[in-house]
Amino acid sequence: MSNVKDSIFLKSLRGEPCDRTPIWIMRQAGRYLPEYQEVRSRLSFTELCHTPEAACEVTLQPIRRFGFDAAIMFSDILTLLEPMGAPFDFSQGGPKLERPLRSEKEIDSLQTYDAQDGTHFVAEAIKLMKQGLGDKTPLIGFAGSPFTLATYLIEGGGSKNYENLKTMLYSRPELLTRLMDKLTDQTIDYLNMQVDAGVDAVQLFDTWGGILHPADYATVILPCVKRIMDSLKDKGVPRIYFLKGSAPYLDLVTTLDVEALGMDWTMDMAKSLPLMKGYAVQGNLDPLALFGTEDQIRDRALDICREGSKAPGHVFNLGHGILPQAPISAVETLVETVQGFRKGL
Ligand code: 1CP
Repeated sequence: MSNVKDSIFLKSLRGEPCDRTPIWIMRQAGRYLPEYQEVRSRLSFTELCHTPEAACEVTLQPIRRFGFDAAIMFSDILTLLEPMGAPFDFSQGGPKLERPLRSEKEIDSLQTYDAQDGTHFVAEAIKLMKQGLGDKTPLIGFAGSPFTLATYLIEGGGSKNYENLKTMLYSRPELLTRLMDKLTDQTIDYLNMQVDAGVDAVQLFDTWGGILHPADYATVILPCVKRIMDSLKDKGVPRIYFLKGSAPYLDLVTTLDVEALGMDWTMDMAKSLPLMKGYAVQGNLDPLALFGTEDQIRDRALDICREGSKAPGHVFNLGHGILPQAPISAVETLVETVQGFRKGL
């Protein structure tokens, strides 16, 4: 009988030898898939995240269609904020918060909660997803990093220059720290709840952690990421830290006790791997490369597979999430190429 612990995804993250390179892609469940659009025509994004059966269905869709080597639970990094008192509205495309949190009073109004209660629908969804996936395909749980969550809370949505967050950083750093500490506590409870519900690995998404000077990254962000990752150490699941734009911070992120580090497409594997010794890596094809020709997709994917095979473990991924306009045929080419790659060939 097969066991999900023997999957090539988990083996790669543990740095064990594998027959081939596993692949999944960030945002693999989502708007580029017609079957996802079909579910979304019936449910809003928020309803989808709150309905375990529907979240399970869209989690399984890319596994059925492409045979990815891991599934990622369908939810959003902003889901954990709603029970804290900061619900986001997704109806206009990007997430929007009715009242951004900027003053001390607004930040103190955020409430931490027991993840088993406040996000019980996530635990229920994970149980359904595990049943649906069986013992072949592992399930990844995730959360946003406290800093990335803070950007959405303080700016009230996506942002170009992060002027409100940076104003707080440079004028009232203790207030930003207070917010980050609260988000860290909640994220620890949330991720531990996900592991208890059955996820096989966890990924912390730090999409906007790369906007600070490294000295500020070291004092503001790194201690929170460390506290979250350390809280999961004894849970027995691999921990992946994806920091977009992490190249200038490699000396800092390589102080973290995690199994794997994500790499975006701006990193050259050949130059970066010697600086990331001991870590499994995940990445790092430019999501926009999927708009190139089939030959280009194959060539670039194989380059990454060859370089990645020099790391203790390599999980193939895009360097960031797939775009809604990405052609399905390009994803098929990518999966076929990566799953056909054999080390040494
Ligand atoms: O209209 C729709 O159907 C909603 C679009 C959508 C989707 C499909 C959003 C809103 N979130 C998601 C799913 C999602 N988000 C997943 C599902 C699992 C998978 O990967 O398949 C995950 C892991 C996320 C994580 C997420 N949400 C991140 C971190 C990773 C990343 O891509 O950078 C971030 C920054 C968000 C915020 C968010 N949620 C949704 C949107 C459109 C955004 C981005 C807004 C922005 O660019 O600021």
